[in-house]
This record gives sequence, structure tokens and C-alpha cells, in this order.
Amino acid sequence: MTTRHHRTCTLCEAMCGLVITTDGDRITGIRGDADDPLSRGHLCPKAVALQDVHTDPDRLRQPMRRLGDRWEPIAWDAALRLAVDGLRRVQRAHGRDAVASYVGNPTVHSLGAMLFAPRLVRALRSRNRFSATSVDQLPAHVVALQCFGHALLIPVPDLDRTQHVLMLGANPAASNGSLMTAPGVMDRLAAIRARGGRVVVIDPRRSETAAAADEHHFIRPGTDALFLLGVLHVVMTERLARPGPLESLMTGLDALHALAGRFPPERVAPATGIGADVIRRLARDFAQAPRAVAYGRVGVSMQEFGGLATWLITALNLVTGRVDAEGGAMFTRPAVDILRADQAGSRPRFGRWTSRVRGLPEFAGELPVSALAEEIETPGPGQVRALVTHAGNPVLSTPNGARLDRALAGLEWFVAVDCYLNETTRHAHLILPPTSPLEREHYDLVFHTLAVRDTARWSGAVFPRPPGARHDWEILNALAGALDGTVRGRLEGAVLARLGPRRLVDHGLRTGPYGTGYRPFGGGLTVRALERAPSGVDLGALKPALPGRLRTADRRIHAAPELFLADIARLEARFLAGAPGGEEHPGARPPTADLELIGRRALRSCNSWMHNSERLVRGKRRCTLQMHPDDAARRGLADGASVRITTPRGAVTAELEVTDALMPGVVSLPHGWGHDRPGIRLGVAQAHAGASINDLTDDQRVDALTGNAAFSGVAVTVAAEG
Ligand SMILES: Nc1nc2c(c(=O)[nH]1)N[C@H]1C(S)=C(S)[C@@H](COP(=O)(O)OP(=O)(O)OC[C@H]3O[C@@H](n4cnc5c(=O)[nH]c(N)nc54)[C@H](O)[C@@H]3O)O[C@H]1N2
Ligand SMILES: Nc1nc2c(c(=O)[nH]1)N[C@H]1C(S)=C(S)[C@@H](COP(=O)(O)OP(=O)(O)OC[C@H]3O[C@@H](n4cnc5c(=O)[nH]c(N)nc54)[C@H](O)[C@@H]3O)O[C@H]1N2
Ligand code: SF4
Ligand SMILES: [Mo]
Repeated sequence: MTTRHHRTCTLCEAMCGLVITTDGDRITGIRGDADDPLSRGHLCPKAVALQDVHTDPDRLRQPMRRLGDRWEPIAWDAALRLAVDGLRRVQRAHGRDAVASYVGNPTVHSLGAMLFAPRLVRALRSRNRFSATSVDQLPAHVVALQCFGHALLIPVPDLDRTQHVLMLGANPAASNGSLMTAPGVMDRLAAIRARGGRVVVIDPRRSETAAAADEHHFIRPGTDALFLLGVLHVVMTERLARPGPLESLMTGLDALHALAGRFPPERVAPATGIGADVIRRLARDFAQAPRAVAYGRVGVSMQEFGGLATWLITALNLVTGRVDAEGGAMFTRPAVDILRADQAGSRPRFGRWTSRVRGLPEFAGELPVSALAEEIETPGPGQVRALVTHAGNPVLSTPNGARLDRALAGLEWFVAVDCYLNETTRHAHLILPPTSPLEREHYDLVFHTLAVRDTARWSGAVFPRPPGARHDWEILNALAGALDGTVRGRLEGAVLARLGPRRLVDHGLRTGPYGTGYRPFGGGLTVRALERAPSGVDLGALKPALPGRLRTADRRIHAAPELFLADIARLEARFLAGAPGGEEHPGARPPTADLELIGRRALRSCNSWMHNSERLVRGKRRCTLQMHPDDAARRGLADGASVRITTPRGAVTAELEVTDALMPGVVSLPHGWGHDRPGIRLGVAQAHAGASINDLTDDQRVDALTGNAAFSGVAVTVAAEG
């Protein structure tokens, strides 16, 4: 008998509504839900692969314990006891900081993990907390905290009403959008053009998004901050700045004015590779468009000046009156308001302490994961000797992953909460696998907060969990409960466990902006109400939210925080000779190796962990090194050749793909590959192993301001293999 289930896809930030049909324990179809008010029927090829994850014979279904090279199943109670004993043993012998934690990306796509992973991290009471944030969007949080007063107050492009998008370092055609939940994003971008608007893309690669845009310009990796300063210069000096109604709320406009004055387009153009005349025109187009928004993502945040570039995008939106304005960069009004629940997010939690070995700054209690390997390897008090990971694969996803790979092998104790035996978890002593995504209830706490339209959608589990299986939140709560020494912590754990994710969401809905509390006939949003609308509830287009939503202590918007102004000298020293204010100098770029490496994403990948789906990996090889024809010719390399890519950190081999989509001097390799390491259990992925870009990247190369990994623009040499 066929059953229809309404379900939100949890694989990427787009949050597409799906209709999944099942017959018993078999999935018979996965389609887009045309009635979802946000995704309107959109889905991508990965949605169909949800069933591959669910049925994957390699997916772990019971706890596994490693004895030397051998893995054997172990019962849940024994596994949890063993896990906790090992962590306690290390903390007793070497102090709390000797146990580190790393929380990976799929955590934010799981309701249960979002609610309970923080509990485990807190229970460890270690300063060595790490997550995927510092290889991704850390600059966005630093900017949100500095400018708007809360790390999660990240404005979202009002894509459906804008007339002009200036997009830097994002490729939603592959990624489906990020810090901008916009399912069917390419249709939404096409609609802008159809209503007479413009989409401009700035990227060292003519990405699939750039190819569909009105205009695309190559930019030298890592120079976005300079480009944006040039744009700001034009806006400020040609009197195009119109902060609008927010002006009275803003501080720092004079400082911005003074700063921009020092960066005429002629000064920044040579380093960026974009002509001064083009910068001038782009600035005027942006400032004069009736509705416009500047938006940047990982290409902008994963670079040496990620903090500065991310801030300058916000600054540009602020001075042109685009923040909190229709068609600009707006704040959501989510049905469950995680900002309200997270009071701590508005405390100035940046740089209160630094990492032991390199002195990298803490943010919101976390240290940059680029420091993890050296914290494990360097002896002394506070050395990391044990690790807990949740839904993370840092061997493939963090810079100099090969070093981390070696370091993990030396840990005294490593517990991984993960569903696969992969490049990272192969070093664990215990793997604790949660239920499959389709066996859990879901409400998206994170991405409703970052969506281009306010909606709310609850998903029931598609399948009942198999006997004995544990949800991620149950595993996390069990570990946290056993580790937490405080009475308060234990009590809190017991209460939360009694409630469970569903009632916690229900409470969030009732006490949120569309809830009516616990009044019996209040008519507000509850989980029940959402269950009656299985395709989701539409809460409307984004609405102005300032000053109410501001969380700065003085209730003002800080357009030019000192932290960023102080980082400008580093930018000038890196790219412009004779700083400050000096002559521009085309040769001022340091003589890097001959090529600069950037990453890329593909629609059929999902970071490092979906390559075990046959339907996603078959066909054309995707882990290729892309290179401009001139660069290939200079090296005597032909399309399809096997090439060796080398940096001081390592070397990998990949197939060459010659294409003029790359800026000359820049090469691109996707991340998340490199499944040829021994001892993993990913049969399909191993047959399509590819190479890991993070065997080439450098753990010492970070944005010195925020501590985010600087993946973009790594200097590499490329030669024919052999
Ligand atoms: N299919 C798929 N979707 C995904 C993911 C996935 O792995 N696969 N991952 C998800 C995750 S975790 C995230 S964070 C999002 C990311 O979402 P996006 O930010 O859209 O990610 P990318 O597609 O990598 O696009 C980054 C772009 O930045 C460009 N770039 C590189 N360096 C620079 C630079 O210095 N300056 C500029 N201006 N551009 C630069 C690259 O060429 C690339 O086109 O995607 C999510 N969605
Ligand atoms: N060079 C380079 N490096 C990059 C990037 C880049 O663009 N270039 N992108 C960076 C970005 S944006 C990100 S977000 C990071 C991602 O970095 P990570 O979060 O470390 O890596 P993922 O590949 O997302 O690994 C997810 C892990 O979670 C497991 N998993 C999947 N679902 C679940 C679940 O429901 N529960 C549990 N417990 N485990 C689960 C998988 O088996 C896998 O081990 O990579 C970063 N690394
Ligand atoms: S775009 Fe993202 S959310 Fe939508 S179906 Fe694809 S993977 Fe799932
Ligand atoms: Mo990410």
C-alpha cells in the first residue's frame, strides 16, 4: 500500500519540501512538493539520493568498537559506558582541555542534534571546542555580532523583490544557496532578470551561476576586500551613499567615508584584476538600482581577508540603504526564533581566550579548527589527547587534512557520533551511529532563520526507527548526562530528554512571533497546527525588523567597527606597495608560486559524505583540476592529462580539465574527495575516490582577523605526472 509523506529535505540549506511515497519499508518515489510555499515544487538530484543514504549497506546501524584494525559491533549501553569512561579517564589524568570536540555541518541539518549537541560540548567543559564554522561562515558571525549585536543576525538577500544582485564568491547553481535559503534559486535569479533587473557575479571562475548572470568579472582570489573598498570609494565620493531611514540608527559612517577615500578604484584595480572603469560602473549600477543587494558567500569568507570582505559587503549594503529595505538585505521573522532563545549570542564573545599553540582567537566559545592538529601534536599542559566528533569529517574538510589524519592516529581516545566509517572516523575507538535522517522528525531551526521568505514546516519521520536504534539527540544527551558533573546540568538533561525535540519545537512555536502561548484556543502556531498543513505554512515576505531586532548594547547599527578598521593595514601590506595611501604597484603581489588554487562545488556532491550514492557519482569524473587553456599550453598539458598538484603541505594527482571558465593563473579542484585512504567502509566512494584538496591547503593560512581557514588562493605548482 502506498503512503505519502511530506518531508523537508535536510541535505542542503535550501530546505526543499518533498513528497516521499513509500510502500512498506520501500521508497517508491521522491518528488518536489508543489504546495510548499517556499520551494514550490523545486528539488535537485540529491533529494532522490536521500533513499540511497537510507538504504546504504555501508551506513552504520549499530555502535562499532575498534580493536586494532578490527571493528566489532557492541551493544548500546556498553558503548555509551565505554565512551564516557574513556573521556573521563583522559580528563582526570590530563585536565578538561585534553578532550576536544568537533561538530560538523550535518549537525545544523538535524533538529535533534541542533538541540542536543551544545549540551555535550558544554558538558565536556573544555576550551578545545571546534566546528565546521571556522572552515566556512565564521566571518559572517563576526560581522553580524559586530554590526548588529548578535552572531545570528545575518541579513538575507530579499531575492524575490530585488532588482539588482551583486554576488561575490557564491555559486548557488551548484550549492543551492547558502546563508540564503532560496530553493529553486536559479529560477529566482532568472525572475530578477525577467523583471528587468540585473545579476552581477564576481568570481575567479565563470561558475554556472556566473554563466547565467547578466555580467561576470574574474577577480584574483582573496582580493574582494580591495574590490569592495574601490566600490565604496565611488559610492562615497560621488555622493551615491543613501543610508536612508537607518542613518539615524547608524554609527561609523564618517569612519567609513574616511576609509573609502583612501581606496580609489585605480589603486585597487591592478591587484584585483578588475579594471578601475569597471569598478566605477559596477558601483554606480549598484547604488542607482531601485532595489539592490550585495551578497557574498564562501568564496569571500574562506580567504585571508574573509572578515574584512564580509564586513565590506555589509557596509556597502548599509551606506546604500539596502539593509532592512525591501529587495535588499533583510532579517527574517522565523516562527521559532533561535535568536531569542540564545541570549548568549549577543555577548561580545570574541577573543576572550586564544588557542594554546598559535594564539588564534576564540569566537562564541569555539577555536578555529585549523589549530586542531597542532593542539593534538604539541606536548605540554592542555595538549589534546582525546576527541569527540559529531557529524564531521575534518580529515577531508579542514586545511592540511593529511596532518590532522596523522594526528588523529595518535589520540588516546576518540569517540565519533557518525553514520559512516570514513576518513576521519576510521581513527575512532568507538563510532556511535544515529538513526537515518528519514527515521527522525524534523523542523528546521536554522534555515528558517536564513530564508528569503518566512515559512514554517514540520516533518514527521518517514519510517519508524528500527528496534534498538537511537536518535542523535538521545546519543548526545546520554553522553552529556553522564559527563556533566553538575546537578543543574543533570537536571536540565533529564528535563530536556523528557520533552524531546517535538515538544521543544512546540514550545518555540508557541512562544514565538506567531504563537499564542499555551492558551487552549489561541489559534497560533503549534506543531499540531503545522501537522495540519503538511506542505508548510506561509508567513509572508520578509519585513523590516529594525531597530527592534538589533541586539547591540547601544541599540545602534555599527557600520564601521574598530576591529575591521584595524585590519585594513594588513590588507594594504599584503597587496599594495607603499601603504598607506601609497602608489599602486602592479607587481606588489608577492611572487606566489605560479598558480592559485580555489575550490568548487558540484550539484551532485554534498561536502565529503554523499559520494557513496551510485546515482550521484556515476557519469563524468568530477574531481578534476580545472585550468585556463593558456596556463595549460604554457605547461604543455592537454585536457584529460594526469597532473600532479604540489604545495609545501603535500601533493595530489588529478585529471586535468582545460577550460576558459577559469581566470588565467587560477586553478580549481572541488573539496570533499580523496576516498582512497585505507580502512574506510564506503564501497561506492572508494571506487570514485578523487583527491582531497585539503591535502594541499595549509592549516597555518587563516584569516588573521577571524581565524577562518583561508582556502582560496593557495599557491600551487602543477606539472604532468610522472
Ligand atoms: N551541491 C552542493 N551543495 C552544497 C554543498 C556541497 O558540497 N554541494 N555544500 C553546502 C555548504 S556546507 C555550503 S557552506 C554552501 C556554500 O555555498 P556557496 O558559497 O555558493 O559555495 P560554492 O559553490 O563553493 O561557491 C563559491 C564560489 O566562490 C568562488 N571563489 C573562490 N575563491 C574566491 C575569491 O577569492 N573571491 C571570489 N569573489 N570568489 C571566490 C568559487 O569559484 C565559487 O564559484 O553550499 C552548500 N550546498
Ligand atoms: N578546501 C575546502 N575545504 C572545505 C570547503 C571548501 O569549500 N573548500 N568547504 C567547507 C565547508 S563550507 C564546510 S561546511 C565543511 C564541512 O565539513 P564537515 O562538516 O567536517 O564535513 P562533511 O563532509 O559535511 O561531513 C559530514 C559527516 O557527518 C556524517 N553525517 C552525515 N549525516 C549525519 C547525521 O545525521 N548524523 C551524524 N551524526 N553524522 C552524520 C557523515 O558521515 C560525515 O562524516 O567543509 C569545509 N571544507
Ligand atoms: S536543493 Fe538542497 S534541499 Fe533541495 S532537494 Fe537539493 S539537496 Fe535537498
Ligand atoms: Mo558549509
